[in-house]
Amino acid sequence: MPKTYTVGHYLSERLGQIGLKDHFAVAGDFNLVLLDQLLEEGSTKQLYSCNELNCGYTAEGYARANGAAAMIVTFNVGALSAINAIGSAYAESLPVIFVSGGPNTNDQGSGHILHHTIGNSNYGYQAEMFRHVTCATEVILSAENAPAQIDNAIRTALRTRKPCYIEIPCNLAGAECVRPGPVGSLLAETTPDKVSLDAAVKAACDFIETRKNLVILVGSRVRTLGSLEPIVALADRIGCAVTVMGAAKSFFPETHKAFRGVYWGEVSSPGAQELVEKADGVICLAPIFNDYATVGWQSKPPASQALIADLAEVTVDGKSYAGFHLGAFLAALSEKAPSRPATVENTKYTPVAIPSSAPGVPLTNDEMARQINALVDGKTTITAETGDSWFNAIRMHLPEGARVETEMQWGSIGWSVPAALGNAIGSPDRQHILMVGDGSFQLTAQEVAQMIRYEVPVIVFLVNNRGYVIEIKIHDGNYNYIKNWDYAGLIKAFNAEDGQGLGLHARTGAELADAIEKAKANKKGPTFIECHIATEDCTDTLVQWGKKVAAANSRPPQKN
Ligand code: DPX
Repeated sequence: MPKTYTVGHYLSERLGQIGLKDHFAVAGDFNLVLLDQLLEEGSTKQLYSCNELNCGYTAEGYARANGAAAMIVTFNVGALSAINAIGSAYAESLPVIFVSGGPNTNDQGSGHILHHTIGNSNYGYQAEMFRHVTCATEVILSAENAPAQIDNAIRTALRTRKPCYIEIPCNLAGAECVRPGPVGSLLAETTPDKVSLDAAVKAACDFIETRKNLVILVGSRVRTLGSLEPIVALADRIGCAVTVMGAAKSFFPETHKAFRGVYWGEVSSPGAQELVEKADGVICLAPIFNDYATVGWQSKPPASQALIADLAEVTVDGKSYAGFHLGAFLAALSEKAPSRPATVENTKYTPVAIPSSAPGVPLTNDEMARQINALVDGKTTITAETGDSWFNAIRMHLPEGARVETEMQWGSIGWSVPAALGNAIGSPDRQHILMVGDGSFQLTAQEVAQMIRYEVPVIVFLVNNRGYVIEIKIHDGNYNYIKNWDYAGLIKAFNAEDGQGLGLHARTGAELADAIEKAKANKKGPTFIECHIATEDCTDTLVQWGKKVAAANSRPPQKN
């Protein structure tokens, strides 16, 4: 414990107090003293990224496993690279505490022109940019105010489940300030507005009472609950069928008797589309109905039939209720929902087996997905990149406890490599599988080197199908074909003299099976399996979905 406390120590102790074990960083001259302070105080371990975009995605992935994350970068040249990842954390509702070094306070307002800036002396523009993708933006300008500002940013991030922004001038990171007090108020939820909560629960009970065919539709923002129990409790209480949205794959146990698969319009699991679209009451839990989720605006439950329980608001029968969190609403509704005859027995879930192919023939997309699925156990997290990896992950059968992470709202390719690393660091007791296409991989490839550095045993399935296949199916052109790499060969370069990553090629089912066996035995680093798949070989659902989304994108402008 340091003898005197500084702004950097204060931040450091707070990060430990809110349950972080690690923070992620890229060094630069505006944050070096801050990084020293974090190391000295030592509540969390300092881990490094190859660049700031990767650092942001790593933190975003860590927050998925651990509830929150923190990252430290330098001013402008670092922070502006990271803004895409902070956009992701905002879109996906993940509290990432984003910290940037800032100019020396003596340079603020002095007219001095500093390096790493756009060449004028107004240094406020970085915070201004981040204001749009964070829930709280704190630019610290004195050590006295730093504790309150740091606390405000962290508290707001944890409560709203959004990223926050803290800028610490390079000459204040080591300036003396008070030591943090108990963490209580930072972790506490806001007290629910009881009147509004009671009214919402009453309206929801009326909705449940008056509908004949009810179904629960689980959306991706239920991740913020930190547990599936409240959803299972509600399903058990109401006794109705449960479907999950594509982005919410694994957010309801697939082994539960009420599970009826993925609802995704016409690319739903068998029976799920009819179930949801024929229901007269759809209880939607934290859904995001964007163009992708609605298959090009084709499949959103009509407002008259939907109860939408969002993170901070419930809408039912044309009225909205706010002032409480989803968790409080679900807890109260599970206790008070009227008893009604269970409808869960009226329908069945028929999982579709993933087809196999003979071991010696060229590897197919189906055979690859089938073998990956066989590897999944109750302690597996699959990180699936934007592209056909989504559709492959969605058709897998998950044992209880298995988890799928996608970034379907933000959908920035390259996310998955650092996000899988962050997730694996945040939950080291789980088996981590990454499914990523070649096009996406080319954006953030070098982060595999950090998996090697920190000996993180992620099993990476790289799909080498020579291009942006999802884009080929949506809107084809020369721009969808990429330079081929020897992806598995990269591992030798990243290993250099001391790494223990394994790079393998799989051109047949037999080669893939062999590679998976080697991956299971390699605990000292990632195993990278380059799966060679023909460009035209992808899931049927991708093709069907791609056509509908393309049609929605090409609607002509409406004439007045
Ligand atoms: C783009 C996408 O190879 O996967 O399965 O072959 O499609 P598939 P790949 O990783 O290709 C990904 C590619 C180019 N999207 O098909 S989804 C546009 C895009 C994006 N994010 C960013 N730039 C471009 N989503 C950062």
